[in-house]
Amino acid sequence: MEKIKRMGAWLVAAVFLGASFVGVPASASADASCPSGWLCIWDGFNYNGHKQQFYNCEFVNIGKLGWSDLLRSFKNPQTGHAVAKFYNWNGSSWEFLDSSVAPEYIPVVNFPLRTTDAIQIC
Ligand SMILES: [Ca+2]
Repeated sequence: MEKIKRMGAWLVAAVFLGASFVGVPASASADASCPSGWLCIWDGFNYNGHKQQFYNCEFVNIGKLGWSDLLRSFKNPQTGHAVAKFYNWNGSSWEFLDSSVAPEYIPVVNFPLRTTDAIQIC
């Protein structure tokens, strides 16, 4: 199951890169979709810009993906009212910012959630 999920993420990345290579503007090729069961984040408001999506219930340091302080919108169509938790790295420890109970769709992320550096997916 986990392997299938990871392949899905690669496919999304491949599609996105493919669009870039043919010169389609990011705004036109933005993928606002988010499959049921996943948590999807964007670095632009209204589900625009770059996208990452996560499925496994784990703590993800999105800073290591180059996503420190870049969260601007997200979709949480996870099943079973799963709770995603957002954290900021304050220099010495992880501080809890806020949580999202599925299903929830936030087109404009406000402070302090914009300082997110890690997400407990569920
Ligand atoms: Ca931060």
